[in-house]
Amino acid sequence: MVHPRSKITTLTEFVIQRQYEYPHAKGALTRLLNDIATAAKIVNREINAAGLVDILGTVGKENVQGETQKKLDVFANEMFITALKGGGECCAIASEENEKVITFSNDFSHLGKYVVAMDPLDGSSNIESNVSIGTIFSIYRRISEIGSGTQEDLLQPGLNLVASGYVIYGSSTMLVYTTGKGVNGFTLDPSVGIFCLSHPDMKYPDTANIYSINEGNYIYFPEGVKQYIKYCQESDPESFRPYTSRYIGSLVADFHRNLIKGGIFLYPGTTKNPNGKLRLLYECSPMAFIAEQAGGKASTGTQRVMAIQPETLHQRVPFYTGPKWMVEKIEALIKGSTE
Ligand code: AHM
Ligand code: MG
Repeated sequence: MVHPRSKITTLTEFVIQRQYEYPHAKGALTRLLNDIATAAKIVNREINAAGLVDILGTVGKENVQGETQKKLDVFANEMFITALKGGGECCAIASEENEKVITFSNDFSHLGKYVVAMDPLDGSSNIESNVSIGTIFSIYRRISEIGSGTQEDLLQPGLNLVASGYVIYGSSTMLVYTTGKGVNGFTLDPSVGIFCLSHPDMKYPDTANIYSINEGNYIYFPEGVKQYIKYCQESDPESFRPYTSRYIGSLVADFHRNLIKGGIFLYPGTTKNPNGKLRLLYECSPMAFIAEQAGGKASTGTQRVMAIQPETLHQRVPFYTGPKWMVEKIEALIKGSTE
């Protein structure tokens, strides 16, 4: 008899199977993705205990083991850095939590072929209210030849991405990633601590009808965005309008819901912050790669996000992502309103 569990494909199995499609691959990317998955599981464990941590001792106080409690985003940052440094496949990291590039010069990391840009815990202001948060990661091939990685290795456009993905710590924990051959999602089975393929070949549904934007900033939005919001609220059953409005305020969670249910995410530039809030290198580019691989699009309103050459590590860009036709509509309205 075939045990039902024998049909499960684990993340590790899946990545190894894919590796055979690259005849020269030596397993470095497989190991790197495993390092990320391992760190994610540990971060997941801490997030699940967040309420308990508050009871046992908050930030700055000692917990029962006498250790000082760290804020979860600092903890997540340290966990991913430690895993990537120990894994030896990554020679440098750019993180939302660190102003400068973190370079590794230990015996094996300086031989690592890859660099990683990450937001270790995105949407962390949502932790205390038990709302879904996430980790975002991007993997690039290094440009420098050898030695510890450099800032130049990280300042690459999304078009150079080898892989990108996110982990959503939600009602279940999922890891979703792409290497440019579609998007696949893996759900963590907490009983055994293994990510299992649960969402193969993810694509935006044709019936998309959600828009996600922080409408509280309405008065600061550009004219084209104001017009788009009005468009979303108009009645036209053929295009599933009026759309429904959903906004969590946690990019990974908003993006993930929109990918599954069908919707557009918008974080525009405003009169106060013309480049918006979200960071190109470790928030927008990795999500753009996933969106495109899922049959969608990601734009600044005037430019393809994947094509932007980053100038600085923490550069921000306006961000519109979702099914192609939805993003094309906002692009058209932005164009029309500036002509
Ligand atoms: P963070 O990196 O400081 O957590 O901020 C990024 C988060 C995103 O997850 C989310 O899309 C956005 O900030 C929400 O911003 P706002 O509260 O302005 O709507
Ligand atoms: Mg963030």
